[in-house]
Amino acid sequence: MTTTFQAIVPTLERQAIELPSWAFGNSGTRFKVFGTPGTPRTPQEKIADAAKVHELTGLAPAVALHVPWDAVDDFAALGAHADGLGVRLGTINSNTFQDADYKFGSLTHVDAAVRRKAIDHHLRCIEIMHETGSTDLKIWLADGTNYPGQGSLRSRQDRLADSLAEIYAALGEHQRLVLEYKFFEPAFYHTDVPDWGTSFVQVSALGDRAFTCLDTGHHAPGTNIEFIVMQLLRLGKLGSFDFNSRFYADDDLIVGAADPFQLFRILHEVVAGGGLDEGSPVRFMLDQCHNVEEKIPAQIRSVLNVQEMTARALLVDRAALATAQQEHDVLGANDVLMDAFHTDVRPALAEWRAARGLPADPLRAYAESGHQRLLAEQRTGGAQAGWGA
Ligand code: AOS
Ligand code: ZN
Ligand code: ZN
Repeated sequence: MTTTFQAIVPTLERQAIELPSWAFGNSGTRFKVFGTPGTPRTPQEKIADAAKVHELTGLAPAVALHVPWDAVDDFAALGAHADGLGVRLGTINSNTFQDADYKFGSLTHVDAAVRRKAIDHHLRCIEIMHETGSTDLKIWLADGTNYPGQGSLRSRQDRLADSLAEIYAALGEHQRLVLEYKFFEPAFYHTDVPDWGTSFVQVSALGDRAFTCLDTGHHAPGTNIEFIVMQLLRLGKLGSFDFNSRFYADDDLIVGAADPFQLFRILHEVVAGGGLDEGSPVRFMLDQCHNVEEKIPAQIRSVLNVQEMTARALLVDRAALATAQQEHDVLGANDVLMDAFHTDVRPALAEWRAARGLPADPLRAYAESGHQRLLAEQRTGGAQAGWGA
């Protein structure tokens, strides 16, 4: 029996997509970072922009912070500020890649004093999580080497395990650690957490509250990402997604922009693996940078893309798919998936939004509100926040 839109609404309504504070700051490449009028200057202003995305879409109730980019004196007050705007503070992202001491690594560093400093930074992040009520500590490491022989691959892995164990032991009862992997950059020969297997091995050694974070842009071209999604779900270790899209490397472009079909296939595996079930450990986050486009509409577009593909994935006729698979009906099974992928869910989602008091077309509502112009007029003076500040 074909699934109706009505039938998928309860699941759809469970989906929340966390926004990264850094998406609202200026970003760019190593060639140039361009400023945009109205860009936030403070963590408070980044949160206000994230709240605007939630106000218009109802999809983004939390904002992830990056420490120290979003350093403030009083994190509890920052949480209250978010609360007042209708959102909450989410994942705390640690940063051990910009301090000069981390030139040759952080949690894997050969020198115990540097490892101590990197571990202490994570312990501070955990304290901040207590102040903000955040449940997730996300670790992405820039650690790696550029030349064969530069470091001992094995010893670095052992030191990583020890450092992570100390951080994990400091977590509160309701807090989790998610370890992100990335196959290259900024290191080009080897990265210390290059793939899902390494992240899985490391988090499995830690315990039940340690998971893997899958950033969709962190795979070699041609990688079957949905297979990894399936496997991590099967193992109970898929903790979160960093959604974005890529044409070449870690492009951090708008999710669903480069390859909407891949996003659909990923979400199909999420649905099939119970990732959207009640009580699922899977959290959805964006990890994007908007170098040339306006940031608030870019984030609106992004959460709508995720919701749209989730709806299509939920519409897959799973009974028909199972039958076709059982009967080795190769083309029939493929048709079931493609039927759902080609379903235009936009009118139904617009109705759903209108019924909840949200604008049927959030991007248009934003453009017509004149909000961007207002921000450009109001946010003068002071330095615009940038990637890294
Ligand atoms: C880096 O490539 C990772 O994707 C991080 O999750 C994140 O993008 C970084 O910490 C902030 O830009
Ligand atoms: Zn990421
Ligand atoms: Zn990345």
